[in-house]
Amino acid sequence: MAQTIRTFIAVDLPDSVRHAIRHYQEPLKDEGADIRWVRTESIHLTLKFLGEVPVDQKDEILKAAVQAVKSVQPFTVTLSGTGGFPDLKNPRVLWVGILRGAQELTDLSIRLNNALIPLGFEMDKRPFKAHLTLGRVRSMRGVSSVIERMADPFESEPFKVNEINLFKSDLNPTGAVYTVLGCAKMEG
Ligand code: 2AM
Repeated sequence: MAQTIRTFIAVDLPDSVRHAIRHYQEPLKDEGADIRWVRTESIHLTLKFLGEVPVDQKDEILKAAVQAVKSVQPFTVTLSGTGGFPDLKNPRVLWVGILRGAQELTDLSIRLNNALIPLGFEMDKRPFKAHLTLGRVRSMRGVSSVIERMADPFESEPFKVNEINLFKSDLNPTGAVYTVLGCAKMEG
């Protein structure tokens, strides 16, 4: 059987924004709730999850991503606010939201979805909602105090998005490890 890799396409973050997220996440982690926190160095903004793909399809995927973003103008994103999926009463995922750039990110995800259809990837069924996952709730133990702390506001500095990355995800017992496989730049 062909070897496969678990992949997704995402916007990576500048170190300064990563640092701000770490600063916000630390006190939440300290509550000791039953949450699998995403390592700050792994936090990213997913545009399209591809799942397991044959290794030899990597170049084709990257080519489609390059085509999809080539004529897109670089744009500015500001992260702001936090919440939960499906909601904060019974969250499965805790996230940071987008203040500025949400429409541009949605447009990018649509472009990517369209560019990947000829390669056999289905259009996402759920509407795209740009977010950065902070943690995944395992059980509700201790979660209410984390949610209380999430009343503290979060806002990042604005940053420029001028490329997207194809990531590989290795699911290790200690958590997923993400590696950049390639980059697609916007040329406007
Ligand atoms: P999430 O942050 O909302 O969990 C790598 O797993 C990335 O792909 C994550 O950012 C994750 O989004 C996203 N993703 C989207 N759909 C997924 C799925 N069905 N399984 C795993 N990850 C998925």
